Amino acid sequence: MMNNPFPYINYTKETYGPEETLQRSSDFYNWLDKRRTVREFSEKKIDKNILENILLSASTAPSGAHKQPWTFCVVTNPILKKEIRIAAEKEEQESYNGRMSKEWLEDLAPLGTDWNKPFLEIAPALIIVFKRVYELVNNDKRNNYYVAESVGLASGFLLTAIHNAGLVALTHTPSPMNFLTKLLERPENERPFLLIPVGYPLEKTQVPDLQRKNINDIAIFYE
Ligand code: IYR
Repeated sequence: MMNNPFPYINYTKETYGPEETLQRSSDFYNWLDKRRTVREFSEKKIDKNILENILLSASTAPSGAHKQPWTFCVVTNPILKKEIRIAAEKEEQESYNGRMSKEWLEDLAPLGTDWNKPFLEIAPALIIVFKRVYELVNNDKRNNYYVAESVGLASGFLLTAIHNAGLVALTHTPSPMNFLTKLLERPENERPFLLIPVGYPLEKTQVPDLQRKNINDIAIFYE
């Protein structure tokens, strides 16, 4: 970086010998494999400090030109949660009763979802992830880059941070989602990306008995 005029700092990454690297990679996989999407939440509240740490973790994701093109709206206000539920269910009712194809509904059947979204009121916090398609700097439009990729990465980090904290989440995509722009009074440069209810699982919740693809179904090694 000799010819780069921008400041650089030394970076030291802790590394491990082959055995410890193998052990750590295996331990992390087994821990992450325990993450499940949960649709039944307890009403137990989450401290704001915890939510802040989870969001800061999400915001460590790499992003195009390091623009961090995301805004996380955290809704814990019961009145606003109820308004979001009403608006989401209105859209979902139309989706499940005509907008979604027969094939789509068949694919969703094992998950047991329908238009009814009680978790939007029960979960103690709704994190609505917005992508920032551009920035307004002194009334000047400035580009963001690879916005969907960046916000997708941050959302993955977010779900991992939630799992790490011993909390559960649901990756919810009410469609269309523009009602969220209005209800949360977001500016024109922001578009809703995902709605993620977060909380503690209901004590006796169940999840679908899903299998994950094995290594040969997801990876091809060119050796
Ligand atoms: N948005 C709807 C439908 C839905 C679609 C997919 I793809 C899912 O994996 C799950 C649900 C809903 O949230 O119910």
